Amino acid sequence: MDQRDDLTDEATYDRVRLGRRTFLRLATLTTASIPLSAPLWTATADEAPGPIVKPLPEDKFIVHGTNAETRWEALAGVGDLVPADRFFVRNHTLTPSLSADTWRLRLSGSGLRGAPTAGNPVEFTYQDLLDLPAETVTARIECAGNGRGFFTSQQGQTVSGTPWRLGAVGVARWRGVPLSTVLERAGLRRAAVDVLPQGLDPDYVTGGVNLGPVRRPLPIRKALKDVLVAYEMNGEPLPPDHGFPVRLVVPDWIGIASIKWLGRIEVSDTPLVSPWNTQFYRFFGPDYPSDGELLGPQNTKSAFELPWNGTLAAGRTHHLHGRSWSGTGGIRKVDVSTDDGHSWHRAIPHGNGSGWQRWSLPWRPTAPGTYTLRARAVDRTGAAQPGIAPFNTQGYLFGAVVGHPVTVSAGR
Ligand SMILES: Nc1nc2c(c(=O)[nH]1)N[C@H]1C(S)=C(S)[C@@H](COP(=O)(O)O)O[C@H]1N2
Ligand SMILES: [Mo]
Repeated sequence: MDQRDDLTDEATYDRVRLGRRTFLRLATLTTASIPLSAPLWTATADEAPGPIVKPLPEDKFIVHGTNAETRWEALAGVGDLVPADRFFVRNHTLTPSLSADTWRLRLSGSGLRGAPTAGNPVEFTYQDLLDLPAETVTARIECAGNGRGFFTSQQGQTVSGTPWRLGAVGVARWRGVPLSTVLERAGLRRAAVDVLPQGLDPDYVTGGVNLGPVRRPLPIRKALKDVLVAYEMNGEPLPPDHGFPVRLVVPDWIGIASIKWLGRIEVSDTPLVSPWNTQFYRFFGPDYPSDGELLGPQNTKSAFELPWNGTLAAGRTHHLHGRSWSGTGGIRKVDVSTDDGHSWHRAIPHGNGSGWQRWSLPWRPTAPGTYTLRARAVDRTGAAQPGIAPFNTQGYLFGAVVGHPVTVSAGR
């Protein structure tokens, strides 16, 4: 899908869903309304760079407009950590070109001592961050819309947004400074309730409305618990597409919480809102209140490290590899079915479950034909994958068991 279609879909959809009253209320929260006459950038084949800087080879990525998802077969034989050359990218607009030398993190707001203003903020340079005590964590980042395409292809429902399969998720080793350290150094007051991290990428324009910079409130509880102000990914400086020079990493929360190209943090003693917690990342639909319901943590999902519609030879033993993960706890067990869900077999776990649980199951198909593979996981809290994902208009948190088609060809 190209970006123009994406914006058009969202625009149409936004008007339908929000209705006029909500639309006006939300519009007043934004800085300006500008008419949308053209896409945000005008890259053509031989012109300016595209929305994503790194190479997107066809064997590793499926491109969706400004976004690119990892092909699951590109994770075959890869350990828990997803290398940056195949880590998915979710860009509302485009990857900005930023310099670590001139970059500043600016903090302001009523939740800091002296209530520094946006015009006279507390500042950190890149070097300031490098000089603070560092921590390293393995964490998964997953888009709330991961699996969205299956609302349509598997459940026949119409939803708005990027029709990801299951590749909008990745695990990496992140190094940086705990957000709690940065907030304490900036003069955090006990009265602070919310922080609002904000990206330095271009403003997000959708449905003819400029929603301003990508930003989403984070309650102070989570901000102080396990959030990292990260400057390294898998032992290297953050790649441009993943937030260089500095991003947030918010473990187990939906991907939008992990703001890339972090430039500002507002710290407030009153609750904060942005379109990213009022208009997006809420469940809307017949089963939800009219002003929606905010998304919780990521749910349980599973995927096979196999090409979609791939081919396997009959009469041979194949080791079906895959991974399962959940935002509410480690994975307790995974069952796999190769016969359309009639029988299930316990998968063999691999690795130490860091970020996600790798697993495999041997399978020796005898007859050529088309097959549907299924994997279903249960996490330590008992959160299992249902047969059908609850419908919501923006297609968030598709956690149902996914049927993965493969063809078994006559062996030699
Ligand atoms: N500034 C900024 N931060 C952002 C985004 C963005 O477009 N701009 N996208 C968010 C979303 S929706 C997701 S899922 C993750 C994706 O992180 P990745 O591109 O490093 O995989 O980044 C989040 N942080
Ligand atoms: Mo996302």
